[in-house]
Amino acid sequence: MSREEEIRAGLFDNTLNGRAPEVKALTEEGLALHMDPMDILFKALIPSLEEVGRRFEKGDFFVPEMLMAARAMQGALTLLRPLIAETGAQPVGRYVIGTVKGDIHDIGKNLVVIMLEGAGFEVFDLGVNTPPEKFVEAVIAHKPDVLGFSAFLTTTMPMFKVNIEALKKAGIRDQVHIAVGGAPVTEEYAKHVGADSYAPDASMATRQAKQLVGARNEASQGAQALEQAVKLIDDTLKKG
Ligand code: B12
Repeated sequence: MSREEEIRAGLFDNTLNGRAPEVKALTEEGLALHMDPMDILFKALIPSLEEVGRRFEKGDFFVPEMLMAARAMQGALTLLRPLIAETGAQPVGRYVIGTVKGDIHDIGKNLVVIMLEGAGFEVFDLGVNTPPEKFVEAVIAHKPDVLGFSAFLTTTMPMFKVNIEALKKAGIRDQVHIAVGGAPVTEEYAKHVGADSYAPDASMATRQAKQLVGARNEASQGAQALEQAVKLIDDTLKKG
């Protein structure tokens, strides 16, 4: 086994067992060996957290174990975050995101934030347990291209609809693209509540946001070109 494979295996085991100092040390060592931060994330840390979920479901793990695993993972994320986000690109668009009211899960949301920042988005992260009125205020204040709702519990997913109703009431629903996600969310559920898109993971969420903003920019460039052409024709006609 190469040292890189040992590090991946060590990250998996130590995250699973909630050993934060070991996870931090192995992440540092992996980075010093020039391991790809995305590799550390997707081939060691996330699979470990998925295993935590499976054990919780079976009744082998309880909330304290879940919490310790999450803390261990977050220590690693603190180290990985700047590296993943350091592309230095110009802001390509704005994204407001938050975990819905009643829900305090944020690892999945934080990963979406990291990937969006890495792709050059200006992200306004409203955190966890976000009430509908905070989303409304943020849309008015930041005028984002996309508004993202995260929910990780079947009992908090209905907040998507509550949030959308709050935006409708404020008369701003049509000003923003609404994306939803989170472990229990599905494409069908997203359609059912009237969201515009759903993504199962952070990279798909980022790809979709880039496509949306890209299409808008092209449309506005097209509109600008048309406007210039019309102006040119007008000027020519005026001159006779
Ligand atoms: C860690 C964890 C916790 C930690 C959270 C720590 C934290 N800071 O987030 C703690 C211990 C606090 C916790 C608490 C609870 N938890 Co919990 N938790 C988990 C666990 C193990 C991992 C979640 C996670 O981080 N996954 C890893 C991330 C990377 O994956 P992800 O969430 O799918 O995120 C990706 C996508 O969803 C997507 N995405 C996410 N957000 C968005 C947003 C947009 C806009 C888009 C487009 C995409 C997108 O991109 C992400 C990155 O790729 C899951 C099990 C699991 N397999 O999911 C249970 C789980 C979510 N928890 C569960 C439960 C029941 C609870 C508690 C109710 C337990 C209790 N009895 O107290 C409480 C609820 C507290 C509350 N009010 O919120 C259940 C939910 C069951 C259900 N169907 O409702 C799960 C599924 C465990 C299980 N198998 O039963 N939990």
